Parts: sequence; C-alpha cells; structure tokens
Amino acid sequence: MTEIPRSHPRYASLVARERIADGVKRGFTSTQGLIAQGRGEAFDYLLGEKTNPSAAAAARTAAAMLMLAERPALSVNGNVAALVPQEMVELSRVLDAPLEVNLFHRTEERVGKIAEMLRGYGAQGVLGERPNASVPGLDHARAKATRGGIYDADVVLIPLEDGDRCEALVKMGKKVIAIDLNPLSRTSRMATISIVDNIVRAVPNLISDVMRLSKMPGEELKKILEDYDNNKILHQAIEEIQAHLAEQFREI
Ligand code: PTJ
Repeated sequence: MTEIPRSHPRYASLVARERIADGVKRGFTSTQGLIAQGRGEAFDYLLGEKTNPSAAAAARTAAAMLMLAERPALSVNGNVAALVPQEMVELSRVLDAPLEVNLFHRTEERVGKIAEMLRGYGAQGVLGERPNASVPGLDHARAKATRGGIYDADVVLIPLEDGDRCEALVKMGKKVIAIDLNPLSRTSRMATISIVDNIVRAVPNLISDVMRLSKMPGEELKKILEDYDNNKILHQAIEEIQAHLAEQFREI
C-alpha cells in the first residue's frame, strides 16, 4: 500500500482508498467496490467527513436494537471486509452475533477469502460459505442466506447494501439497520434505522455505544427505540448536508 503521511489533510479518505484497492488486489473486494467507495466518498464530502448528530443518534439506537435482539446477525461484503474487518469481528464479539458473508458480485472464492480473513481476526462461527436458505423476492446472489444467521435473524446489520435486499429483509419481518453515506438511497429509506455515516466511523461508534449501553436496564434500551423516528433522522441528515454546504459556500 502507498504510505500516506498522517499529516495529510485527506488522510482518512486516502487510507480508505488504499484499503479498498488492496482488497481488490487480494481478491476479496470486487472491482465494482472501487466505484462504490467513490460514490460514498462524494457523500462523505457533503457530510463534512464527520459523524453528524443524526448519525450519532441512529448509531446509539442501532446499538440498543442489536442488544435487545434475540438473534442479531451482521452482514459482510467485499467493501466492509476491506475497510473494517477487525471492527466487524469486535462488534460481533461484543454482541455475540454471527457474521455472515453476503455478496452481490458473488464468487465462492471471494466468500472463502473474506470468511478466512475474518477468522484470522478471531471471528467465531463465520457464516455464508454454505448458504441453505433464500430471501424471498430476490433473483440475485444476495438472496443466499444461512439458517442460524441472516435468514433467521430478527435484527440484521447491512452496511453498504442495495435497496432491494433491504426491502426484502424488511418484508420478511426483520428489523434492518443500514450504514449508508447516502441519505437518499433506497436502502436508507427502506431501513428501520439508517446510519448515514462512513462505515469506518460508524462501526467503531457502534462498538463504543454497545459498551456504554451495556449497563443500561432493558426497559431504558426499549425507551431509546420508542423515541426514535427514522424519517426524522433522514431529514436531519439532509439538513446537516445543507448546513455544511452553506458553511462551505460562505468560505468561498
Ligand atoms: O462485495 P459485493 O460483491 O457484495 O459488492 C459490494 C458493493 C459495495 C460493490 C455493492 O454492494 C454495491 O454496488 O454497492 P453500491 O450500491 O455502489 O453502494 C451501496 C451504498 O453504500 C451507496 O449508497 C454508497 O454511497 C454507500 N457507501 C459507499 N462507501 C461507503 C458507503 N457507505 C458508508 N461507508 C462507506 N465507506
């Protein structure tokens, strides 16, 4: 990977690019993943490349929802594996939730490489290599699911996802938590909770929220969910973009 000096003003963004490019070279990220990262970067720029209050509130509520879940599951694709593999393993550990590899541009080789890498970081019981169920209403590889993982889950975390699986999972009666930098995407609109943030910030935030909320009684966790309104959060995310653009505009 290219050595990026920490002093570079675009350090975090450049490191993320290197990770995605490295994932492609090592064969676990799809070439389309490069394009997805570019699209994400553009939205991150509009958001000010920071966790805004709407994303912090969504992440805290998502942590409460995952902690209250009976069978939570965490989905991993090629971009997620490139950007936050260790963090996803840590999130799976603190929640005692399985990781399931689920790819849009599925090849068995990529699934195997991602599962192996997650195990290398200490993940227990990675699923996705032997799917034995199918999400109804999808006619692409993302329909593949595993019993005991995403298929039976009551709450599913789907970072960097496409809208139709999000919708299909919601139709199955699941609560779906999205991480997506685009507040206007179908995924963000369809999800039960939409964390409009870069995954490199959102997953560490989720881990610290789970740690912080772990001492809170169940009733109070439920209250966090009751007070949450995802439409309001999406509107707030768009207002945060507008405010950031207005600030930039004044500086020009
Ligand atoms: O590994 P595969 O085969 O499953 O493919 C994974 C990708 C990501 C290529 C595939 O799911 C895809 O094509 O995704 P999209 O539709 O290009 O991107 C999904 C959403 O993720 C878009 O709304 C992007 O803005 C958003 N996004 C991209 N990078 C990030 C992001 N959101 C959060 N953090 C990012 N780093």
